[in-house]
Amino acid sequence: MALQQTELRPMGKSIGRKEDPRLIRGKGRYIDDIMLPNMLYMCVLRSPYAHARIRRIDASAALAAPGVKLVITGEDLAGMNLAWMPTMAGDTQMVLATGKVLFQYQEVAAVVAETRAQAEDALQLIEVDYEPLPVVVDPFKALEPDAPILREDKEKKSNHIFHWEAGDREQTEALFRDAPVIVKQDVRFPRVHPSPLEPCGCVADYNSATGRLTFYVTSQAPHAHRTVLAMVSGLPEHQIHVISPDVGGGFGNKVPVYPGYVCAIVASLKLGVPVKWIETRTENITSTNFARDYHMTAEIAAREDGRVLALRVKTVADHGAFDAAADPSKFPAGLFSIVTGSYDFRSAFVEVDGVYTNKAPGGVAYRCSFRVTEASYLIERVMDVLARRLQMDPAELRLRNFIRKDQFPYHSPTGWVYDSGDYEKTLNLALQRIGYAELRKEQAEKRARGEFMGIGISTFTEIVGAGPGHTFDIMGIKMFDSAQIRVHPTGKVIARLGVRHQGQGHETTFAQIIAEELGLSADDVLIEEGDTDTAPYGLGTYASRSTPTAGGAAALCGRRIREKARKIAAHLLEVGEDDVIWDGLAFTVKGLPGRSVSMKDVAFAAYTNVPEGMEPGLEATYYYDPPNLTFPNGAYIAVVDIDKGTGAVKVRRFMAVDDCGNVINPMIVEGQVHGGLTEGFAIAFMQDIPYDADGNCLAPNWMDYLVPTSLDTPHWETDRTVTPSPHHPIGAKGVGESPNVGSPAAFVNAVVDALSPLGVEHIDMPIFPWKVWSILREHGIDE
Ligand code: MCN
Ligand code: CUN
Repeated sequence: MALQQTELRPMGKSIGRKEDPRLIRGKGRYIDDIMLPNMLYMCVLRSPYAHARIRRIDASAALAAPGVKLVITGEDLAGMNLAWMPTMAGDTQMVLATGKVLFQYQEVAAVVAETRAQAEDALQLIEVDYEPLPVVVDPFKALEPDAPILREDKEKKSNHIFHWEAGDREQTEALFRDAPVIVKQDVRFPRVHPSPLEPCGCVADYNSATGRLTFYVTSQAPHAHRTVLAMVSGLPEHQIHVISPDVGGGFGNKVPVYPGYVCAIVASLKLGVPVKWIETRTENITSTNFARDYHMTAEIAAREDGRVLALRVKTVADHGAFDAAADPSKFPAGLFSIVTGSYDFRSAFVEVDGVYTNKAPGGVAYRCSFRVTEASYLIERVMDVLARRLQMDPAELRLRNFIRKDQFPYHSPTGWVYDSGDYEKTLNLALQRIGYAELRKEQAEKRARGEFMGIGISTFTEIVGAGPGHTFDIMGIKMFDSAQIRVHPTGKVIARLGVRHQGQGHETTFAQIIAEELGLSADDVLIEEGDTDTAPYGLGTYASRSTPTAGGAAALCGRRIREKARKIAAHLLEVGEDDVIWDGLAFTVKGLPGRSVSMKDVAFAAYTNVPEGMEPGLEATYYYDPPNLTFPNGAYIAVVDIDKGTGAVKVRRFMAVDDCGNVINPMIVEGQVHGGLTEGFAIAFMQDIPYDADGNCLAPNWMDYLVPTSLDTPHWETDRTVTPSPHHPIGAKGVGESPNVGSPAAFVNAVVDALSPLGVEHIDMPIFPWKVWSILREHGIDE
């Protein structure tokens, strides 16, 4: 039974998630649920070496193994001009290795068999003769002149991928020259992985009679995938039908096109039957889009009273073997230049250098807002370093430097125009809700007793909603998004959007937006996403862009429906169109509030009784290219206690005040915040993908790469302020990534604050208990 929530005017209400009755009862339809007649199974052989020349591949024994129908190698693909594919970052990536392998677990060959077990067994029979080459895992070493060149396919004989900069170098240097106070801090954001519960996978189904490829895939961006596949495969775009069924978590992991997809399509083209490929957990962690791996150095120039003047940032970005970052094309370092954050710097200069290493390729993912996680973590960490240097309370330092409410729209020194915010109010609410003054008193008492308690603040600014199309594109395609609404004769609605949710609740929130515009209940509106044959073209769900883009399209599309509906209403009410007013629930006659027709009446008339000469039906499509991004923000405060015996950090309290403008569904937003905080907590305390000197991945599964359970997860306290986006059709800003962008700094700041009596100024994530334990021991604290 579906939930019933017949409430009208659903905007801003915590109505139950329409998708939950399906998903919670196991009635979802995920990629591995798809079973087609005559379907075969594909498995991928991966490299044990991080860097090696391939002398020879012998697949004859595998081909002769029971049930095996096909083996594909890089050479086979080269014959079809498919050995390499383009990445979204403008680089190229090997589909199956030819010549050499560049990271451990790289795709080397694919086997297709009648069962998955047969395919896996046959992988063992493929003989590959590798000649190991020197391995580079450290991006700084990769930049040294005598480092081995990894990408022999490139003209440029160096491991340097790109140099990118933003801001004003001269002005920043000048401010640094005269500054009374300068702080500097090296900060590493470790390599992490979004690790969604459902790994990646696909079913490729090529019909040789119709020439049509139906491609089921766990995708956050089905339309973009169709376009890329058309470009890579040479199949006409209308002959590719991409279906993204229920997605079991994406977190950015399901934005890129992966080699396995191309192999499954090639196999289906060759064999004429459907081919399924589903990753294992290890394949997902070791080869698909990782996140972060930024080595950053930040300097702040300030006055003695704490007023900040300038910010200088230098970063080395480790992209692994191929630059497969899923950033907008013109932004090789994503939106990292938002690094001045919530503070009114006079000037800033930011540089990023991208580097190849023998590691898995990427990397933008994991609730990252295109590198805003790195930027926000850096500035929030370094603001605390400055506070400590000046012996100033970190809350006070922030309040002194915030962009003021009356400065919006605010032009940042790196070129962004922040739409709206009230940072002071948001921080003050968080301070008051958590009882900041009392906590500081408690901390002083505990310090006097030799106990380690810490309070960490993070007041972040996010930047989400890419487009606008004039600045943002992916391989030339402008980053707008879309909605199409069909109102049927009985007033029930099907709406389709160009985005594709992975658990964010679009079936509910977008139904709320449309129902609000049409005077219906959310139950009357069915939301469908993920099918390229039916949905209007859109760029997909990532970077918290769905609400800012497709949400805007949904509202404006609803208003477009209302324009026609008003004409029909005037006809039914037998008055002129100008005398008809929309009161939020129905069309009424000006001055005669008793006379009205509802959207349901109008819908029926649209198919039975339209005014003479009017086209029947009631539907509309809207492509919305936003005028600017939206700038959600928040104030997070963590309180931690450190166990001196073990080094374990207990997060005693966590207060998150978010401002994402007008809220469509408060419960869903709170759920997004809980989820993102849990991931931010995991990044701060548990997660890292290290490599040894030979390029072996040391966290290739959930035994070594830790995912938090409910037992690890702290209790989250949430609240909100509301500063509507002035340019968004319903005043909403995105929120999905805010908690992950904002929280790591709050955790780390709290731990550093706790240990600051020992002179600790910084600890790199993840803060495992052993790191804290070692610091305590180094300082002679032995309990
Ligand atoms: N919302 C709202 N009011 C607002 C803003 C948002 O009610 N003012 C609602 C939205 O309508 C939507 C949800 O909150 O139902 C998230 O909206 P938005 O911030 O627009 O983000 P997206 O829908 O574009 O989701 C993407 C974002 C990203 S980039 C990652 S990564 C992430 C995240 O969402 N991955 C997730 N949250 C996730 N949640 C789940 N369960 N699974 C993932 O894979
Ligand atoms: Cu960067 S993770 Mo989300 O944008 O899909």
